[in-house]
Amino acid sequence: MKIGIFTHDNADVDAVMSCYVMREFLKHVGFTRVSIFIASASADAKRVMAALNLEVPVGSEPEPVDVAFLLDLNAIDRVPERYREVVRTAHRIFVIDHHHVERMEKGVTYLCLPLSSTCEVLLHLIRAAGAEELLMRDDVARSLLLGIYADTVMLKHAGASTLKVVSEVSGATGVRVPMSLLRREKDVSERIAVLRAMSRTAYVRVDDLIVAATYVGSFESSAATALLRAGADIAVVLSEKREKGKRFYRVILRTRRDMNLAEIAAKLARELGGIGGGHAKAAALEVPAVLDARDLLRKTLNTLCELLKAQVGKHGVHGA
Ligand SMILES: [Mn+2]
Repeated sequence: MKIGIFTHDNADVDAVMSCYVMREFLKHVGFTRVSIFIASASADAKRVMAALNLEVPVGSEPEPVDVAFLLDLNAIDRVPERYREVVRTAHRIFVIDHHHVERMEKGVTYLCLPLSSTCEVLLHLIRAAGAEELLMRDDVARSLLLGIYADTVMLKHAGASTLKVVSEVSGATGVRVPMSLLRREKDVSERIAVLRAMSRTAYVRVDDLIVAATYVGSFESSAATALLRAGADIAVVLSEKREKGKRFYRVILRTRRDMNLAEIAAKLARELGGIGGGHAKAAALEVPAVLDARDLLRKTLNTLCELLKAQVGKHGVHGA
């Protein structure tokens, strides 16, 4: 019997590590013909694979399989295109994932648990199968920990049960995962863009909230993260975009505070003649490029202040 293990395009660390652990698990319980099919891997995943010298193929040719395991994805439509046919023609399809399943497909068996990562789901699967000794292997323990670390942003978003299994696995094996392995070194153009964004930052203080605003050509999300890290409560980053010959501004809003930026983005967009929305802590708006970028940024900042002032007290304006 031939078994294939598949994951999504641009496989992240959790996806790649769970493919590796799944293969080792299936071999451990006696299956001999097990192959991993990964269409493409993210930069982070590639770096981790190279550092660990992990034998995981990327971009191998599709081959017919009897059983298909889909890891870190839960819809056949999301299987990379080149492998989709092979998955559809498998006799059995199993899905192992930690994301919410939108729609169950007929003839597919789902093992989906709302845990931190696919690696954590696999950890429980291995225990349930009575293959606890596999978790004592350094390569398996390290891979599982890496998947969990990556999907919880170094355990920042890990709940109590995740922290418990992490401590059990690393306690039993003594395996430690170097944090540096998951830290992404930014490209020089990105670092320059962020530094330039920082140097043009203006800020407004509304009561105890610091709103920092700037504009960039690209990497607006990195610039916003940098502003928040530097101490801003709300980051506003404007960039000029061109799509299908149309010129417009995109303004992204980010916060670490408990507030609803999606609502603010929608209101701002209405004032500025654009469209806006998003999430509570990360929102965006798009406005037609009629004003100069600097003028629009000033207007955005003023309107944002008015909206915030409605909630809090006095404010002062500083910066360029
Ligand atoms: Mn994942």
